[in-house]
This record gives sequence, structure tokens and C-alpha cells, in this order.
Amino acid sequence: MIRTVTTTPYGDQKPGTSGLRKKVPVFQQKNYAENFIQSIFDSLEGFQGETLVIGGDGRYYNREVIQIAIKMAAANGFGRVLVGRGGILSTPAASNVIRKYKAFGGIVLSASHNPGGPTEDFGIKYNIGNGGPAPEKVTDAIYARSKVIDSYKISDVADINLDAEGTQEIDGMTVTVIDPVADYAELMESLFDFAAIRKLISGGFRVVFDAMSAVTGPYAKEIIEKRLGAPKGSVMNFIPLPDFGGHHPDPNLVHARALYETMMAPDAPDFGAASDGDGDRNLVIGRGIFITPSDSLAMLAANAHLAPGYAKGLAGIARSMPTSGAADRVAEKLGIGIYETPTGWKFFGNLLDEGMATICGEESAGTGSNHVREKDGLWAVLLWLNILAVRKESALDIAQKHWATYGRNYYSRHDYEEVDSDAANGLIANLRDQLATLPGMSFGALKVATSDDFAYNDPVDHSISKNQGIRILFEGGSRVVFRLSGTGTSGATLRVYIERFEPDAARHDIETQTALADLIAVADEIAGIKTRTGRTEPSVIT
Ligand code: VG1
Ligand code: CO
Repeated sequence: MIRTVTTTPYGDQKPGTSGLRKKVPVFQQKNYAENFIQSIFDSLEGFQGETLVIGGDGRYYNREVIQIAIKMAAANGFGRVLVGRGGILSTPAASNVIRKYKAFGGIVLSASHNPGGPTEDFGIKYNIGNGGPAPEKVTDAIYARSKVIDSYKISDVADINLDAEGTQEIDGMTVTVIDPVADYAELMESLFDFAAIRKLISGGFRVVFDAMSAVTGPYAKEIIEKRLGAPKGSVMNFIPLPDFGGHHPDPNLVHARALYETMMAPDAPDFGAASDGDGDRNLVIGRGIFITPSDSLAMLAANAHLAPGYAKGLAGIARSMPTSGAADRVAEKLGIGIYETPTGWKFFGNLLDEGMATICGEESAGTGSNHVREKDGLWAVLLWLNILAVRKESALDIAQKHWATYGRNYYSRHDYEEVDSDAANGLIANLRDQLATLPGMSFGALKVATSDDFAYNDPVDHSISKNQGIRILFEGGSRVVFRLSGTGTSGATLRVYIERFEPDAARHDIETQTALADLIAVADEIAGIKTRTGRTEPSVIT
């Protein structure tokens, strides 16, 4: 039986960089999740009788909201729901299922790399029929609807059994519980030379993958251990836990420290990797070398043709604005397009759909291609393994040769987390006020060439996205970029992105923070980070 329930709006359901993210107790408020899900459905047209994909990263509160979403999909007239067993689907796997089964769209429950648990983070995002995150015009409509919503529809039925594959029916809609891994593993096998990687591994090449007690555990077990033959134990922390074992499932040098130390030891494995809460990010560390995500994008693009799925070459590369320019040099050499988008994967969708870009990446450890419409952690790891298997060189050698060919973009991001919101907004407003006067000014040896607040004009649908980050570009190609995070759930997070290009191969082994020291000092001088935030150093340096 379908019930229509009266509700009152919440004013704070504005989707950020990647969906709506809030603390679990916020989501547990009466009708909070229901309001947002109904606002999604109310913003869409033409889904009667169509398929909706539902899945999440398994974090605390996942199962409860999966049940609500299924019952609301039935009440709103969807014809079929595909849901991952146990309510599990990694973000890239959900994107693949949407595409493969020609679904109308999907609801992905995740707060990605943010911690999970009863007082930690939860999130809901909507993906459209191409498998990618809803573009801004859709998220704007959802937010507008959430501010005036007065009722929602839900089927009054018992909970669905999520733990057994098979089909059930509620109020005229079928619910099929699917294997969350099978379709994804098959897709990976179609893109990469599994035989070559298997041979590499059976020859003694050692790979470790840290699933960080998050969603990629079952995927990595199946692919890396079962299909590629890595010894048992190669995949660590492979059981998805609702609280990620109390850790941040954020694959960076702070939260995946143990992996980093393993990879820097004299007896290190050949290749180490990790992924985040929902499986769309990747951390890649060769023996003795951490590959920055920006470098990884460039190196993967330069070598992608070595994998069967990309043997015909790339149509173009896209990167988010704060991502380093390393990929630009590869695009230039290959003679293909390079596109610079705002932060967030939703901006890559049009470029991928139009065949303008094949590979995309962000400095925040996200890389992916046109195989789905999300970034994809395991995909990046497998592309690296494929390249290593073909080139038969170490990751360190590949990186050093890459820098010798293209030059090195020294790059770092400094995050100031949980800063007072007014202080953070004041800092950005102050930078905006300086934009007109900065060009031409000198700071030591650094002279400002241009400065702006990045705006993106989508070349496909011509939508314009303004205020996407303050850029200060110096003569010679160095730059600092400032923006506020759109995924945090408490206070504000200030992100400062610092980049310097070094063409001279004799100067490619400087420690990164040292190589960037003058720019770091100038960033503080211009923005007043220390005085405005009261912080003497960043919370996280990546
Ligand atoms: C961050 C990253 C951005 C990424 C987004 C979602 O956003 O900077 O590159 O697309 O997270 O990734 P922000 O607004 O906090 O800087 V995930 O893996 O959290 O879905
Ligand atoms: Co993620």
C-alpha cells in the first residue's frame, strides 16, 4: 500500500561537490532522508516504469536508507530497482550498473572518504542515466524542491531482504538484489590485459592493496587475489565495516600511513595501492616512490595505449582546475585536447559523453575514463599494473623517465580542516578583493602574471559555473589556488593548492615541500592564512 506522508522542509539540503553530506544524526532527523529522496524524484521527469539503481558504501546508516529509498522508488512509480547485495555498490560499480542495465538513474549512499559511524558522516547523491553525478542544473532543482517540500510517498511494506540475490516485488515494482562485484569485475577484465598482469604477479611481483575497511574490499579480493592470482593477504582490510574500523577511509599519506611506510622500507613490495570509502579514489605508491595523483593522471595518460581498452589512443584528457598541469604536457605531446573543469566529477560527464575526453583526473586522488562516469579507484590501480606488466620497469623508473621527458610539476595541497566558517569566507572574500591589483606585483622572485576566480564554460551544454576557486598565476608557470571544500560536514575546510614546474632533470629529486617553500610562504602572505584562521600549519598535507 502506498502512503503519502506530510512533511516540512529542512533548509540545509544543498548538495555539495558530490551529493548531500551531513552527520548521521542530521540524517536521522524525522523525514530528513525521505525529504531529500522525494526532492530528487520530484526534480526528475519520465521515470515511470523505469529502472533505478540503489547502492552504497556500507557505512553506518546505509541499510536503513537503502530500505527507505527502495520503498519510496516503488511508491513514486519506478518499475524496477537494482540493488547491490547487502546494500553494497562502490561508486564506480554503481555507475557501471546504471549504464549496463540502461537505468534511468541511481541513488548512491556515501560520504566517500569522510569517516563513518553513529556520529560521523553519511551522504546521498543522485546519478543520471549516463552513470555520472547529476549536473548542477539537476542538483540546483533538487535543492530548490527540498526547500518547499510538503509530502513524500512511500510503500508501506516490510523491509526487503538485501542479503539474498534474487527478485522480489513491492507495490508493482520489482526489486532485484544483484551481485555487487560481478559486472564490475567483468568490465575491468574487458579493459585490461589480465593475462599479462597474472604473469607479472606469478613471476614474483608483489602487490599490496589496502581497502581501508571500506567498499573496495570485496572488489579487490575478487580481482587482485582471485582473478589476478596475487597471494592471499595481498588485499588488506578487506571487510567493509560500518565505521571503517574507526579510521578515515581517505587514501592519502596521512590516513594510509602504514601502507606508505611499508612501501618505503628496503624490503618493500613492488606496488602498493589503496582506495577510499566508496571506491572511487586511488592512492598509488611504487617501491620507494609516492606518485602524486596529478602525476599519476599524466603518467597513466602517457601510457594508457599499453592497455587493450585504450590501445587506439586517447581522444583527450580532462582535469579539474586545481589538478597540476602535468597532464597538459602529455596532451600537448600526443596532440590531443586538454580540458580544465571545476572540482567534482560531475563536470567531466559531458566531455566523456561527447567523446572529447577519454581519461579524466583530479588532484584529490581521483582518476577514471570513459568506461564509467565516475572516478574509479581500482581501475587506476589495474591500469598501473597493466602498464608495469608491459613496460617491465619499476614505478620509480617510469616516473623518473616521465619527468625527464615532460619536466616535473612539483605539487602539493594543504588542507586546513574545521576552520571557523566566517574566517574561511572572509579569507576568500579578501582574496577576491585583491584580484584586480595582484597582477604585476612581486613577492621576492615571484611576479604575479594573472589572478582570477575560476569560471567554467561547459563546451557542450554551455552552462557556466562561477566562483570555482581563486587562482594566482605567477610568471614562469607557478601558481597557488585557494578554494573551500564542498564535501566537509563541520566548519569549513580551506584547500590551498601549490604548484611549480621544473623543466631541469637535474632538479627532479627535491623534496616536494622544499621545492615549493617560496610559494607556500607567498600563499600565506597574500591570503593571511595564519592570521585569519589562527592555524600555524595545515591539518593535512598531500
Ligand atoms: C573533494 C575533492 C574533489 C572530489 C570530491 C568528491 O571535494 O577535492 O576533487 O571530486 O571531494 O570526491 P571538495 O569540495 O571537498 O574539495 V569523493 O571520493 O569525496 O566522492
Ligand atoms: Co570517494
